[in-house]
Amino acid sequence: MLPDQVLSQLKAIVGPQHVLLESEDLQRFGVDRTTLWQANPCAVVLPSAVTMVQKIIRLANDCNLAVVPSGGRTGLSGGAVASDGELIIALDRINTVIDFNAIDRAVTVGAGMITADLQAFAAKHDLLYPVDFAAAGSSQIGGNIATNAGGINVIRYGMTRDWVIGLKVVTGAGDILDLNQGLLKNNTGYDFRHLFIGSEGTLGLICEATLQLTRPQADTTVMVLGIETFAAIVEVLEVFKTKIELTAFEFFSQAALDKVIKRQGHSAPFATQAPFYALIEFETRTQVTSVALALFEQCAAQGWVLDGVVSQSLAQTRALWRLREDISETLWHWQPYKNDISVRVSKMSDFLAEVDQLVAARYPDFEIVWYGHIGDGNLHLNILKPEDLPQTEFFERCGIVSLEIGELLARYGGSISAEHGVGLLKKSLLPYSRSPVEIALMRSIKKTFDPKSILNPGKVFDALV
Ligand code: S2G
Ligand code: ZN
Repeated sequence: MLPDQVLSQLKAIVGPQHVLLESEDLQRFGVDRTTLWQANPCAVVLPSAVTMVQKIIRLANDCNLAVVPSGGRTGLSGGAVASDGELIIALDRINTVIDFNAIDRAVTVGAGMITADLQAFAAKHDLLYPVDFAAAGSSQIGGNIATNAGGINVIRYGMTRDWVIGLKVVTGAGDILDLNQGLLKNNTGYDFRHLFIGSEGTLGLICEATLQLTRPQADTTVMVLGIETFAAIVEVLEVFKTKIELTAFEFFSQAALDKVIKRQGHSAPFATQAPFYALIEFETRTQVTSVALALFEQCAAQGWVLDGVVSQSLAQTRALWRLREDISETLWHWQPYKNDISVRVSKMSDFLAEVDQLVAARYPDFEIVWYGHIGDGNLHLNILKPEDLPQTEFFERCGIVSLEIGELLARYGGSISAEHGVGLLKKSLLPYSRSPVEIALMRSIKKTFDPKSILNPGKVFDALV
């Protein structure tokens, strides 16, 4: 419960109507997509300017009040969970276009801007903001940056980190930093921008961001291929990657396709059933499409591909994408335990063989769904919760196997969290991907930017006391 004196100061900073105390609001703002923690914030405040954020952070320092930054709350690792009386600072009201320059092809926006609104703004100016993923319709740019969101176009356009050319943040100490200011070249010491990108709200609150935009992508063609084995997917990736500039190379298993067809009413891409499917996307240019068809024949001759389809229209391209993009939303019905893991693409074949064997052996009675961005070395392994098994018991059993997956990742130099962040959910697995020295250095960096450890306490790692 907030002391009255603090509450009145918060109301004075943001206006009484922007301090939320109703249970419904506390529940709505207090969690992300995870379902393991009970929302229990003390209040939600919605500032409309960076200077308000600064005042709130300084007040929080004065009264040792923990703060959780909140964006679109589409996170999957508990990074935006407020379960221990923290004050939520929601960036929803800092959500406009602040500056746009066509010469720089750069736009500065409030952190609370919805990703899809930024994509639409870029398109309106015949430009492209190329980071895209299923949650773009409700995620916010600030949260995308705080978790360095990836998505379906990383193979061609990279991660969110690659498009941030300026950040205005309020540090945990209450200082406003205006980082890099949209410069393409700026070699003046440590680039703090890259500390805040992916920091999951533990070093400062991202309030404004300057994003680089690029030329719009031509219409694309999508091929979906039915593939015999995990190993064959990597072979097909290599064949296509060497001959065509891909804009996406995704994969999903038959189990994923079955669920999406059944629950979303989509149609199968072709009559043949296959253990796996690759979704391959490239810009539509006649010679490229004929090269792609020749590569398809080559892969079929190798016995890697069982069947395939090439989109002939924008509608068909979109319909084929739905088979991949609707997987995540569809699986929520089964409250899945999610592993979001990655290894270098060159190690993918061997890793897949080992992790597939491990998972099949350790989860004999659970349904396993594979999908993800195999072109980036990123796998989403979802274990579906049996109807009659309580979630806590299910997550405990899955958590034990995740330790073994962590061991395997450590051996392959892989990541226990490729794109979804660490938050609360993956914290125990961090040592499989980061050394003790690295974790100690992260703690000291946090001490520098957030000396009283008020920002997002308990997320990613436990701060120095
Ligand atoms: C994807 C979306 C989140 C999830 O579909 O690529 O990153 O459910 C995921 O895994
Ligand atoms: Zn993903």
